Amino acid sequence: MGVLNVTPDSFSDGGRWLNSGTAIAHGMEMHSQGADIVDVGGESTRPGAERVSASDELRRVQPVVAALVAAGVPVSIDTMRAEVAEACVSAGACMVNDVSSGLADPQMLPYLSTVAVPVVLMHWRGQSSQMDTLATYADVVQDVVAELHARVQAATACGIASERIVLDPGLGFAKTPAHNWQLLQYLDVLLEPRFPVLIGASRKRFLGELLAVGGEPRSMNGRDDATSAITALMAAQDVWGVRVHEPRSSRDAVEVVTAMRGIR
Ligand code: PMM
Repeated sequence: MGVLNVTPDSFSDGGRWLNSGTAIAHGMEMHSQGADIVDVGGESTRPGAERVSASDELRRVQPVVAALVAAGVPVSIDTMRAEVAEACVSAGACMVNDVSSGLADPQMLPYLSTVAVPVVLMHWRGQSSQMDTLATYADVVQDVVAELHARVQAATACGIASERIVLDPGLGFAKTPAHNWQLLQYLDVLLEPRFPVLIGASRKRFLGELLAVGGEPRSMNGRDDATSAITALMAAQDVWGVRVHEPRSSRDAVEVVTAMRGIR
């Protein structure tokens, strides 16, 4: 899954794809580089980010989604708003990625029950403006699994078939770097209930900190090799997908794992 943030302020690529034409070209480029799905978002979720209005969000994403769909690119819409999800699914998006798993907008799960597209439910505890204060867990792996399953219950109670659900531990969302590493290390616990799992580690702060020199985190565009290393490890554990900014190297990593697996 290629990341396309049509925002001025995303932590990883804010401002780069705010112009629709540039965003569309980049989405097509990521698809040609091996992204099976392009995930279009119009609202930054970086720690501390303030919310944008629904109309601004729609204005950013709608033309990009429509153009990519017209070009034959499978598109997922990364939004916490039912209104935006609805407009984008109507424009041809084939998946909804709600980082709040329906918690931010009470209309989201009811809306999703009326359509048939797959839905990503990500572990989320609160808006970006406050999420760094919510990173307290008794046992991060068990707590994330339990809280995600509560969201699965809420979704299925609304009439969303469990076959449509993809789970995501939400790396970096109310998580410290240590929490992120624990979730990756104990992925088998998350995988155990057999929902497809999506992982979004790409260029995140914990990779910058891992690769820091003299206390200075590695810059954003120096984190793609570490991202592809995580892709390889995740592919070897049968995750359903990885959400990445630079799909070519992650695609290569998946090809390597697939070739190795073909031997046995
Ligand atoms: N991370 C970001 C945004 N959307 N969606 C899912 N499902 N999983 C994630 O980990 C995730 C997401 C924030 O990262 P970005 O600013 O690089 O898009």
